[in-house]
Amino acid sequence: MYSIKMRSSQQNEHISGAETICCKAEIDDILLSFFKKGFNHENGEVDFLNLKVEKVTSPLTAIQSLPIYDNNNNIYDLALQVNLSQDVLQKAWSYIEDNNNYSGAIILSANNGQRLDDTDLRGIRVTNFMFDSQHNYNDRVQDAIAIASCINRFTGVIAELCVSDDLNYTTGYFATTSSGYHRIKNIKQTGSRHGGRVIFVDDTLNLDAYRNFLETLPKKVIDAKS
Ligand code: PML
Repeated sequence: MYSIKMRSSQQNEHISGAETICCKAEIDDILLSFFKKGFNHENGEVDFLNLKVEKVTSPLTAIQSLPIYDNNNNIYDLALQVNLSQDVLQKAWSYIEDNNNYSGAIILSANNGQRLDDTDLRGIRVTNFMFDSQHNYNDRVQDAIAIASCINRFTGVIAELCVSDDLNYTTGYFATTSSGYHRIKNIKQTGSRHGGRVIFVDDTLNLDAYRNFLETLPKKVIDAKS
């Protein structure tokens, strides 16, 4: 298997990214589709695009996909189900709405909203994963479900909030292992580059182990019943 990664930018500002793990025969097609995705983007004119192909040498860890719900629930109601307070949610929003361009997720204490990772503007990234699923959702949604499944299926993770930083993509999600992946329409106004991922965790979570799980371990997200 091979890991394929793409990222594009304009004057070092993130424009687009994508990744998967595939077999040798699929590499050409995936490179082309990632190139098209990264090079022609509504976020702006690309002046740098990087495509990386790397052999995966260790076995893939299987992760069950979260169930997906399109019921447009209220974030505050969903947060309440996992005992996240409005104050903590408000702190998460302040990271999503600040003018920093975090390339990965911010990790907050579910208890008091304090930031726990020390990665500054980088954040924690979910990498080295593929999605092997029968879902009929488009690539963007499939990608988001795969990332949310990796993020949430780790002991000590309480929930995740995600808002796209794409100018005109206004559907976000709130995910937890217990209640699944909830798509939320109009989570932000159109025309805004604000966005990001915030992960709420128990204070006892081992951050080094979690970071290794998200960033290094090769992962394969599978349908819950397969
Ligand atoms: C992104 O593409 O930047 C994140 C998208 C999150 C929402 C995906 C969905 O529509 O369910």
